[in-house]
Amino acid sequence: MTAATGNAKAAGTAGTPVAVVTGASSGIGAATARGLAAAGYRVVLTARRKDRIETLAAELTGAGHQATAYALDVTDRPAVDTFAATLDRCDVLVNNAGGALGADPVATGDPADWRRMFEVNVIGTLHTTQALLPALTASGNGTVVVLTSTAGHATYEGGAGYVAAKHGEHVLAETLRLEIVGTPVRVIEIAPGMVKTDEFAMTRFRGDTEKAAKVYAGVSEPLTAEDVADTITWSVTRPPHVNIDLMLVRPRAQASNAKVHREL
Ligand code: 8X3
Repeated sequence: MTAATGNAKAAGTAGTPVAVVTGASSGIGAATARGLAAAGYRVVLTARRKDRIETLAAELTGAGHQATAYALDVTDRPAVDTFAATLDRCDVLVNNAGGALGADPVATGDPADWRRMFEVNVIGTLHTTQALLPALTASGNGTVVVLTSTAGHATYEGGAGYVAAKHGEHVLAETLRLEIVGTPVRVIEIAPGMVKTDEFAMTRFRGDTEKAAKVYAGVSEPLTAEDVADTITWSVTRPPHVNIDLMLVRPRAQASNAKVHREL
């Protein structure tokens, strides 16, 4: 059974269920949009970079899927509310937009980086979740996915700004699940460890290719965006009464944030 028939039937509503993915312009977000489209969802791709999501939406549509693009900065609350008002339904929200800036010790970290990370990872997720919760509830079987990180569950030297933001996002997910129990909405947290994408480390180190490459040096097989998208798509397509509360996903070569096997 595809997600489309499964969710639509369970919700008692006609039509194809809708999945909104934030940060869908690259990496895990783009791969998740592909995965959910293939699972039968009408995907709504959002990100700041309009050209990228439009290209991906066209690719998905060309492959016979249903996909649209909407340029959105999740930190802009009025824009998020305007976006929410354009949707005729919302069955799944994947809060993927986020990221790290810098890897400095607490003693010297830039407060502006910390603020920006909190803004995108925590407040961004808060904005989209608040704006879409009524539609998710009205769907009869809504799903909120929160993409945190293993950094939301342990800390490491140089990671405190990102770790603090991801802990905050984890707490948002945990608390929301407590608060909305009894409503037809489940909250799924996916917490990946080392994922090699084109942009995560490059953004963190502001385009310093050498520093970015060091993150993955000697690690034979870091996770790919597709690996994480696979766990998201699997979690979302479980029957509506099954809630995958939390999934920590790491490459085999990583035993903890700081314990990584490198063949150098
Ligand atoms: C990324 C995991 O270990 O680079 O979300 O902070 S880590």
